[in-house]
Amino acid sequence: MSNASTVSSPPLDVIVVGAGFAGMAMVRKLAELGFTVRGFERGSDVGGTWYWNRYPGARCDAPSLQYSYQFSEDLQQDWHWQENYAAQPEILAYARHVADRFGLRQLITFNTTVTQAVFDAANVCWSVTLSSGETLFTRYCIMATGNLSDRLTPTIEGLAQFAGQWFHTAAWPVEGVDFAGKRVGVIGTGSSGIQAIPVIAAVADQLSVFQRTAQYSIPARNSRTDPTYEAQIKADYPGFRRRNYGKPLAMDINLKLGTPKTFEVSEDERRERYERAWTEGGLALPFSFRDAATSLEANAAMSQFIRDKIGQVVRDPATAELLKPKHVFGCKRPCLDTGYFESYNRQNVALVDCSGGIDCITAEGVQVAGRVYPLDILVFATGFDAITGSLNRIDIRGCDGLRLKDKWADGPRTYLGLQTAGFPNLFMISGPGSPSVLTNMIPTIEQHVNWIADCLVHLRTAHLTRIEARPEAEDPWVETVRTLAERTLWGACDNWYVGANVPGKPRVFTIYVDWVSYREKCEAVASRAYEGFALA
Ligand code: N01
Repeated sequence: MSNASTVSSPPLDVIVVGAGFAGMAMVRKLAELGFTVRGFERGSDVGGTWYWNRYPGARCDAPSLQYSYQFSEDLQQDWHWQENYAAQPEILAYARHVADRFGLRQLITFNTTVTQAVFDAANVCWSVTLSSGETLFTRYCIMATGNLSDRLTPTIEGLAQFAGQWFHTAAWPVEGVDFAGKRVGVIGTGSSGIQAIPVIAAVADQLSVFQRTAQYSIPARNSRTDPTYEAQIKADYPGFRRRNYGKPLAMDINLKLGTPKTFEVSEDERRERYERAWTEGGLALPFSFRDAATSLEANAAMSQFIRDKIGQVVRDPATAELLKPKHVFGCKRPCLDTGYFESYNRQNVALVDCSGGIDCITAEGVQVAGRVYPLDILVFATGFDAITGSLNRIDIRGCDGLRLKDKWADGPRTYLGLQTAGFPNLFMISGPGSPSVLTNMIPTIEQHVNWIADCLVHLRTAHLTRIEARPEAEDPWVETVRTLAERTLWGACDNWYVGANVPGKPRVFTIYVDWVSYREKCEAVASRAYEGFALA
């Protein structure tokens, strides 16, 4: 271990990689605490996922009054969300407002990708290389690179020959895409596809949806923000936040103490509860009973209810049948929609079963089972190399030149999802092994931001310059993440949680599924002088 007194100070205390909601909050917090901090962002503006995913219909499926920052009471009082589930333009406008209001732009360099980060053990710092070719030195490096930001375009033979235009939902052109009078194809029916399809269907001449796996979706029942409800929340916003912080998912959901298990009630009451939740929309249905995520039988009952609903909504029986999902509800991240299943009642929408694979793409369109579907525009709503993709695309090298990618060859290993052994002074926000995507992201991002900021203040006060997760803390943490996940049904099918959507990616469930115990554990670790970390 280095002796702190012999270590020279690099020009920067902290580099933050990424200027989505995590990077923005981290930069703001550290600047406020007097650290020299610089953010780098590959996009031309703040917003992260909400900067890139401008596809038609993009909308958050956490309620706006909760999916927002809480670090400033003035900010949360001043900002008015127009809708219960905000659309992408409103969320991006909010991110820009925060950047301007808190002077963040002067601390962030845009249009700049961090390509490499190498730990310099002698000087206890990171040398960070940028796409501009410049190399900077910083004591700490914080990865705020996002869980869903490394987009996947599947390798399908013939794409280069396609004579029309093609787009990925996660790299949508700023100027938008005009679908009027066009024959459009959408590959993918996850959250992005399910949100985009009804909006494209309303404009396009013809829409062909290429579905490999049918997906569960629940009506969001989005509406304008109710002023009475907003006033009620704003009358005690900190109290609302505090209560939500202690709830599963860090969100105000329907799950109340005393919510029964599925088969503790009569069939009639079960049906009535499902119906009520379906009418309410959003996440009411999955939380209408407390065992839908843990009991296969309970899950099957709710899944059948959704399949029945699809059968009632979609008029053509063959299309309805094809749209009925077969997997365990929740093991593929369920979607919230606005008019998704209804889209298939339109004359201009056709569902194409590509469960046997897409043969190829020709100059004319997409070929499935020997038939070519002619297209002018093809949309890939095909998802992401989730959780680790955005970290692994940077050449990160820790002690003795160990590459992060190599260390994680069999799956990511972290302690608390905040650090990984062998990579001192490198932090991750919402890293693998933390609750991340299975929570209300902005509040849980802020929990990481505050934890890291407190940790850096602790090091500064104690004249320490180095912190590293101990391997003996990391091993049991990885095991805890695995065993907790085994109690749920979320790993029960091929999904991006386990990396099954990325060819060759090791299948490991990397999300800590219990937000409440996670938060308590983080607090306990900090209060015990950063137990499990080596400080020097
Ligand atoms: O991506 P996905 P997404 N041929 O991976 C299909 C968050 N999000 O961008 O299921 C044919 O879910 C693939 O089929 P299959 C949210 O956490 C949030 O939609 O693998 N099809 C699937 O249907 C979400 O879960 C919001 O068989 C191919 C689709 O593409 C996550 O982002 C909005 C294929 C990919 O679905 C990712 O969502 C949007 C191929 N070769 C996203 N390759 C909100 O907050 C892939 N597919 C509302």
